[in-house]
Amino acid sequence: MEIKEIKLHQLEMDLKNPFTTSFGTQTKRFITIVEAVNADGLSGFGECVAGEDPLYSEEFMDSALIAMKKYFAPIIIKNGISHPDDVWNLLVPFKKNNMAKAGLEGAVWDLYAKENGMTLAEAVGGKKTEVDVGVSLGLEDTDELLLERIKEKVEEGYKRIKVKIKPGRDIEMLRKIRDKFPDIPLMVDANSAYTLDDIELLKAMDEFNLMMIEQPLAAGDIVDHAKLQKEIRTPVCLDESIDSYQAAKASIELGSCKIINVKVGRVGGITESKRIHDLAAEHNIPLWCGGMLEAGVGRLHNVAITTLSNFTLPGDTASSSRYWEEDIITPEVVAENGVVKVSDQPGIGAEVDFDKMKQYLKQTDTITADNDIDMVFFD
Ligand code: OSB
Ligand code: MG
Repeated sequence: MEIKEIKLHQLEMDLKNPFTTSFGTQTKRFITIVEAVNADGLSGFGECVAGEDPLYSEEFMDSALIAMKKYFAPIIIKNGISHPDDVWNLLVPFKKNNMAKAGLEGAVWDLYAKENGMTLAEAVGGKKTEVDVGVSLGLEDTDELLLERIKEKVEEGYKRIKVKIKPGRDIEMLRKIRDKFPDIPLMVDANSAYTLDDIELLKAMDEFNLMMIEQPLAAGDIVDHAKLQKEIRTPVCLDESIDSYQAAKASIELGSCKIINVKVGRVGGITESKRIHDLAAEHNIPLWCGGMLEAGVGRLHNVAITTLSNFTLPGDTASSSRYWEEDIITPEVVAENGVVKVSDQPGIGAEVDFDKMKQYLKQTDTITADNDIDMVFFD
């Protein structure tokens, strides 16, 4: 592959509705769309999903942008690669900064698929032609508002409902949900809001027949989650704690979870996601694809990775219209009765619509072979 230039399109998008988790409320999304252009002028697209502030993980949009501009983009252009898997190997000496790496690698994957006339799903080795999806609902000011939201999403046909919880917004809220919706596939996500001191409360959640509890304890933790899983019936699903293949391996070996939420950005890209996928499959740990309130490009990458066989549980890849008045791709992602059809068009399977993207675009930085790799260390 010959990558001539990499463009970093920096967007500021308003969410249709504020999204509240145990770490705060957001009304906007700052997203970098990565465009990798080859010698023929063909473009591949990726999305950097880093948050606005380092609250979900240590990365944030400014740090990711610097990591991409200063190191990763010029290194990819100057070194050259023959397959998207080479991106991960090339960047291995650089620790973490996974969302920055994944944004770039994603653009290379899309370009690779397009150069070879394949869908991104085919390029990554996925076989499904449609994927099941659920929806992730943020905390609301009142339980009544949340019940309304749940009703709406159940009626739209989503395959499962995920609700955010935090101390003080858990048992009573879940009881009200179960009173009204005794049988819906329901799960909760704590975004690391609890500790082992809350074990009695976490045990009490067993009565709600939850599909799983996502990331109840600290973001990097693996040991305490293993202790917790032994004490509760509800399956533990890890999100924030699985930030690498090694973390997935440790969690599986220690019994820290029964399910893993894979986010391509969090683990550093598709190549690393596939390794985790295969490892989990070997150990009968089912997966689902998480979300980071992505715009259309990241959303389509999520659809593609979900076509791999061990993504057996519905993911968080809801319709574009759940998040945005207008997404940046044509056609948008649409979930019908909780199913998203995989496009048969090359690459991510939709056009990045620059006319639509213009309304959100703050700045584009372009990296070419002329950009120096500004490093103190060298070999
Ligand atoms: O913990 O899964 C999470 C959004 C931003 C950061 C972290 C998380 C989430 C979500 C929403 O739950 C997923 C989505 O709808 O994209
Ligand atoms: Mg989560």
